[in-house]
Amino acid sequence: MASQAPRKPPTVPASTDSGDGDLSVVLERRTLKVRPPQMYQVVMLNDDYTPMEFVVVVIQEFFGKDLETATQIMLKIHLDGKGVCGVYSRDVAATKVDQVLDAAAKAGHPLKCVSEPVDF
Ligand code: TYC
Repeated sequence: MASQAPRKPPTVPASTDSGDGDLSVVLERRTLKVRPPQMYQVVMLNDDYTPMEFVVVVIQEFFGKDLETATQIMLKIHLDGKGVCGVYSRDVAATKVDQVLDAAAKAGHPLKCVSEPVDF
């Protein structure tokens, strides 16, 4: 899992004493930086034993793909060793991984998948 860079602690406003008795405080203007949430891709891995048909059904069922798209993804995994089934927030991606591993284990297949942060 990717860790985020630690935030800098807030700085104390600079005080200036011009010597004339007026003590002024300079407030630093900061732009608020917001970032989109880190997204995670669910990557499915090839193996020599899980039937292609099972993989296609899993991709349709858990990743909402139609038969043709699921077949293309399965073939990509089969040929390249791995392939992305979908991109989600961290918790949803983790749930998809659990669902796939659970379905595979129940069916007695060694199918594996992992979630990994997407860099953008
Ligand atoms: N390589 C498997 C076979 O030939 C099919 C397969 C495809 C398995 C994708 C896993 O993630 C996978 N039966």
